[in-house]
Amino acid sequence: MGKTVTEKILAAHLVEGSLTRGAEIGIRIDQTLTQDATGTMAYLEFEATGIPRVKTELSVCYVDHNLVQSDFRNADDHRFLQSMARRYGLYFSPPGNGISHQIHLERFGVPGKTLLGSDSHTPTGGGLGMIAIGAGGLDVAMAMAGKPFNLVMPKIYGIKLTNHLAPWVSARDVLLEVLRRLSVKGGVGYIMEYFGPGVATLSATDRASITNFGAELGATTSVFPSDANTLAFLESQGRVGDWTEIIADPDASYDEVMEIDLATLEPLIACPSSPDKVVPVREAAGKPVAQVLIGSCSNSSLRDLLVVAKTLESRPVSVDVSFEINPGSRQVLENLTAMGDMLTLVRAGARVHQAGCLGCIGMGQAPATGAISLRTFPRNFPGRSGTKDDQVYLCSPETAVAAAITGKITDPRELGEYPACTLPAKYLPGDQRIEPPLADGSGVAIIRGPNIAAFPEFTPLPETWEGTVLLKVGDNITTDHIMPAGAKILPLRSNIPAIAEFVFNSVDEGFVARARATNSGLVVGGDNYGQGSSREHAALAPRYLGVQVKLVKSFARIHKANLINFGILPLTFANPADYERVEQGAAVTLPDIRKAIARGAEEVEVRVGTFFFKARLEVSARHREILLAGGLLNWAKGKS
Ligand code: MIC
Ligand code: SF4
Repeated sequence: MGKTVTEKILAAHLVEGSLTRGAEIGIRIDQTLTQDATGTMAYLEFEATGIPRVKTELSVCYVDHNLVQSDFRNADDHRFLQSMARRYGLYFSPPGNGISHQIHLERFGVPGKTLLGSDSHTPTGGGLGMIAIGAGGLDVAMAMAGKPFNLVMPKIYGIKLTNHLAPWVSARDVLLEVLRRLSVKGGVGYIMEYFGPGVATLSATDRASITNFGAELGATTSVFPSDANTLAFLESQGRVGDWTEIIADPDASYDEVMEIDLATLEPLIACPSSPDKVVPVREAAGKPVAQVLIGSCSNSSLRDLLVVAKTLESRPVSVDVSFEINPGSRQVLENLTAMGDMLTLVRAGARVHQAGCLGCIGMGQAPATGAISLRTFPRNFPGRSGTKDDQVYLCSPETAVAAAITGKITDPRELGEYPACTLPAKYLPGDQRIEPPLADGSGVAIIRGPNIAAFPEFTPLPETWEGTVLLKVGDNITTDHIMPAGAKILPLRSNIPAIAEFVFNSVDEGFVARARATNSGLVVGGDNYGQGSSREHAALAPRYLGVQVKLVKSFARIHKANLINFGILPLTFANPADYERVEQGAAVTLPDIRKAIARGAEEVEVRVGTFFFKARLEVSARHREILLAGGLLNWAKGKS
């Protein structure tokens, strides 16, 4: 039987298991990327392996998140990361260079390769025909150490694209449509693979916008074939030699299929405060808008900024709107400037920022109280912008610029003729600030600021676990709820004791004090628990506070992996109705839990007061060893 793109790439990298859906596999990782907010921890973990130099084909250390230097801490972390990159043989991309995913696409992505990144939007690389997966920092550290990456072989969801997009409708609308149909948990357990005649109508950066935003489906990753458009993109980057064709066989079969007729799509928008609250723009039209932000790893390529500039050529931005541009990369900034279109943006009234994540992770750009903010970003989880009760909408650059002009949510088709945008045949590379790896970094001293705290040690689970339900939450809890980000908290990413003070802060301010008081805690949650980012701090910091068990209806993939990595037991209700029976404050016992884990039990007993029920423990044999050891680092130490 024919193979899908996913199967071809995975088969070429398979080192453990077979491509049977649902079974654990191990794959060789060719490339890794880290960003600063997750990177500091990842490099401390890599350092702990004692390996003198990264073992991948290529590893890049980017600084793109913690750009606001309101004291020494972020700057210290930047220097630490640069010294780590020099010491261990990585490329280093300094602050101001741009967002990891955009730069990786431009300068490093190679069709057919595997990429593991300590950021949930690593699937951006799928736009070039890579299997690019987001993971916790510890998994990326292990990949840099040459270890395979283990995952449960996902099912493959084929998305057949037909026809082509209408004017004013763009790549963002394609994924908004998928989110509308499937929701933020619809992709859990799947790799989304695009095929069909519509694929040829999308450029490599359009595809990257789609695979990037596909992270919000909860999917393991998303991938497009590598074809003539991929070649054209690599050619424009001066990287023709990196191209290979990878297309699905005509008789390839998918576990699920959906079809999207691109010609029938209209401009869509995700309403506050979830990426899947999608409606046609015309249904939200007329609402006054105070802020429009164009940027993020999802939609800040040259095409995206060019279409915005061209639309603004004959029209200024409304005086009621703060219109802000966060370029994706120095390359985008350089080319837009060289083409003269930066002038259009500045004249139209744009506030142009350095290339980076910025407001997408609450590093500045918080909207005013009650104000509507339209963003071309991938996430609008509650409060992520930095403003409590924020009103953040997610949309395409076209819809964003229409609102910037009119001062209200506007269907961009009302702007008249779609502007012609011609992209350069050859881009200015914009990579002059990327430091290549040193031939020998062994003599480089690591520069550690006082903000970098030692990695905490964790003890394994006891024979019988006893503890308290510290918190009960509902469905779709994000890692932003568990471990908030923003300009105040992000500088603490390399200091677990300090960052732990903010765990669940936006949900329940009393959580940390309760956790400290018991030091043996359990959190109860609903479906899709831990969706969103890859930040392992959302496992590590609660673990530091004594949380050893999570009992939920279902988990998001990366968060579940991070919980296991730090020795937190990920249990799901065997009967979801039992969720109603466990209240906050209840005393819980897991009798003989170590024995149950060790014998491979898939169901374990949970006693709550006088009654008991079953919870499922769906983990591999390797995971069981890791849980018994109290986490991956303890386990790895025990093996060496
Ligand atoms: C995000 O978009 O949520 C982040 C910030 O990029 C995270 C990583 C982090 O928390 O550092 C992600 O997507 O993994
Ligand atoms: Fe940065 Fe936002 Fe992309 Fe996360 S989603 S990597 S914060 S731009």
